[in-house]
Amino acid sequence: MFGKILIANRGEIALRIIRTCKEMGIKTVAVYSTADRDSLHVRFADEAVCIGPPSSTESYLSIPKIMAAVEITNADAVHPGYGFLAENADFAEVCQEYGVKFIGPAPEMIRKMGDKVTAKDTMIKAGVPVVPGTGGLVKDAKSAIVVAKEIGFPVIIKATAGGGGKGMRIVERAEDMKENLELAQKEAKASFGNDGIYVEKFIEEPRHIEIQIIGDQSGKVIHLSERDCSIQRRHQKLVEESPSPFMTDELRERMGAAAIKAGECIKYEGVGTVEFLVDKNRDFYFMEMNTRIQVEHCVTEEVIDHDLIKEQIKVAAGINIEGGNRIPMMHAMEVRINAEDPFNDWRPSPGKINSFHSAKGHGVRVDTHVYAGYSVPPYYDSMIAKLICRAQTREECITKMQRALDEFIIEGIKTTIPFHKMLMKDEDFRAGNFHTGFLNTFDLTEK
Ligand code: MV4
Repeated sequence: MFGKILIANRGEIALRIIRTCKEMGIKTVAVYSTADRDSLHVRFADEAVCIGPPSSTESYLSIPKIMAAVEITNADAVHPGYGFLAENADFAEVCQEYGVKFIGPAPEMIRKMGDKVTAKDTMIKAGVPVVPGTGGLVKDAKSAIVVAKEIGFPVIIKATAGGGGKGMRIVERAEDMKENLELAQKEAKASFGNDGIYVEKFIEEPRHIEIQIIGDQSGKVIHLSERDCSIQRRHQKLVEESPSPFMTDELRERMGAAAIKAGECIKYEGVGTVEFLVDKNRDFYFMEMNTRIQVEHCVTEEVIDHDLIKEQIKVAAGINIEGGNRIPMMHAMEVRINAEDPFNDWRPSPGKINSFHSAKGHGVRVDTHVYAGYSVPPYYDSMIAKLICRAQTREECITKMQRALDEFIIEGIKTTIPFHKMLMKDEDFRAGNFHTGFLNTFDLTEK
């Protein structure tokens, strides 16, 4: 097992990783920017190294700075958390060359899944259902129109270097193809430095359901069931839950088997997530694969009662997984508490938290790095806490969530708590009647 892990991240996930390391008897190194001097991850780690100014590019995203911290502290593994360098194949490669274990899959795997056309092609070969489309990069508008007519309009244009919704365009008619292709290409070039694009059938009102998998160094892959992440705004998830209210035992069987096939065919090592779009008929299609631990991993931890960070570290250390797939034993729901004003176009609301009282009690978990007196810096992600509730049924889980949201006090900054209170009252949400477009029509006027 590792003796010392450096955590190349900040915020709640850095703390989350430190907690598991402590329980495993592993020493921890925190890295921090000058904006995070007073952060709890700095206090709770065994050692801490300042790696630069507030700007992410000069601190948490700087490979040389992180490697210098690895060097001076003699860490034997790096946990990248999520965001920042978590899906940076070059970073994983530098770690490998330096001889420090990157806790995650091999660089080639990250690279393969990071290129969406290659990822899709890999899944087709593995026998995982994908959305019908151009099967490879688009050459010109003419050939794209031929494919679009075959599969039927509307279609969606995506960037191969994209993901997470960046640079997508919906095309309704053949006449609009050329212009949209050119614009999408330009945008992709500007955002990712890669103008490769592809076209596929646009799935209307899909759900976003993802399967958590874990693979070990022997090639064994198991699934840990699903999370429903359909409640999103501009590709930012706000609520995640497991099981999905749309799930059936039969669908889980099929999606779980597909996710395992995906993992097995690429010899996936570590924790990963296979994202699917699921349509009204419960047909599902591979969308993307995330090669990191995700923000919403806690939902899975609660329903299967297992520490995913611990599993991740064990697999990275060469310890093989025991047992088979895991099915939810409870219902769990996570809401993201962001420093944003939902009633003012979700504008970021950094600043000093004057008072902070976390919800507590049976079935309530709060993962956060903030406390009364903490100042939310304006430089990073706006998420300041995750509130996770679990109960025997979805209905009880929502009731508990409402109780917990009512108990939460955060003063000094605006947060997404009032939005979550409104959502928990919404009849369609309560009935499990929602898809990825749900928030586009959600009424945010205070009643
Ligand atoms: C789609 C789609 C409909 N049809 N692909 C958005 C994020 C990126 N990973 C892919 N996305 C979508 N791809 C086809 N063929 C609709 C979306 C989409 C979406 C997906 C998941 C969660 C929220 C979403 C919001 C808008 C669009």
